[in-house]
Amino acid sequence: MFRGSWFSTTPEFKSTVPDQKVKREQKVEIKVNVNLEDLKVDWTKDGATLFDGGRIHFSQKEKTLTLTIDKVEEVDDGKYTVTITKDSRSASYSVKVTVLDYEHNWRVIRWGEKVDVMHGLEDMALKNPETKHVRLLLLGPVGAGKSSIINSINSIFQDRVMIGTLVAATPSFSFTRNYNTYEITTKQGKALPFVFNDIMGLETSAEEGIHLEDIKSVIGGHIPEDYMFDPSHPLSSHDRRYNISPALSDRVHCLVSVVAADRVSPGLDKYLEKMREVRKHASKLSKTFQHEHDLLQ
Ligand SMILES: Nc1nc2c(ncn2[C@@H]2O[C@H](COP(=O)(O)OP(=O)(O)OP(=O)(O)O)[C@@H](O)[C@H]2O)c(=O)[nH]1
Ligand SMILES: [Mg+2]
Repeated sequence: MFRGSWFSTTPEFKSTVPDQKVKREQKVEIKVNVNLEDLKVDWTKDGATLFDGGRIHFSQKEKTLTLTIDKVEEVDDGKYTVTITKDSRSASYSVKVTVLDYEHNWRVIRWGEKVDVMHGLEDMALKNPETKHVRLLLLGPVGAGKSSIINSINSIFQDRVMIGTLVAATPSFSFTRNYNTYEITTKQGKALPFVFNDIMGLETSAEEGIHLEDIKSVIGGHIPEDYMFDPSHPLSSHDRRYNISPALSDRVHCLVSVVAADRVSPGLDKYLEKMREVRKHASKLSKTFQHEHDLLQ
């Protein structure tokens, strides 16, 4: 009589591994247990064969298969699949590795609320009927993205991407040289109760970029539309172009500081110093015009 025991020769996985979320520079270890020792093992990433070497190592110890990736980089993000084969029978198991940019989201965006915010802004009414709009001034270093922000806001309200003629392709000196007001309208052509002002960028040196005195004049509403800034000569209060009696709508009501978050501007301290001075001036003015500003809301 034949005595013996039947055991499976079909390769199988005996354990599961959760998908992995890792920070850059960390080590990843994917360890799976299988039912047989004598297996052909192949690792792939997003369908492409992986080879042992560099930061990637495979090991096969008895019934445990391990893939390790040292010092994870962005390129390591993907789906890792191990295929085990024995006598032309095979099985595969996949683990997703996500390389995290940051430990926490720095801002939670609730995309569904976009329309509510848009309607709120479209319907915003100003107390003073003589005030046509709230004026926002974007201020920051050359190439920080001031003009791009205006383009993006315009695109949101137009519900399509507006190609920005305001934006520099390769910023080295200030692309925006004139003082311009941009009105935003809805798709239906209704003007929104706020406007943006695009001005020349700040430079680290005193001789280049917009002059601090010109920024103060812009905030006070003294600079006429289309005026071309001259970094070496701020517009004098004696110049015929200087608006000596600006209306409430001509003045800047909100100062927005724009600094690129994806790169470190050389001489950032100097920009910040200039921006601080402008802010000081603006807060002094806001106290002077507190009564008028109350009428805006
Ligand atoms: N990566 C990245 N690039 C941006 C962003 N915003 C603008 N840019 C690019 O940065 C460059 C300068 O953008 P602008 O909007 O012209 O900057 P600006 O502050 O108006 O510059 P000036 O008018 O020269 O003072 C352009 O090439 C833009 O495409 C952004 O959010 N991220
Ligand atoms: Mg610009």
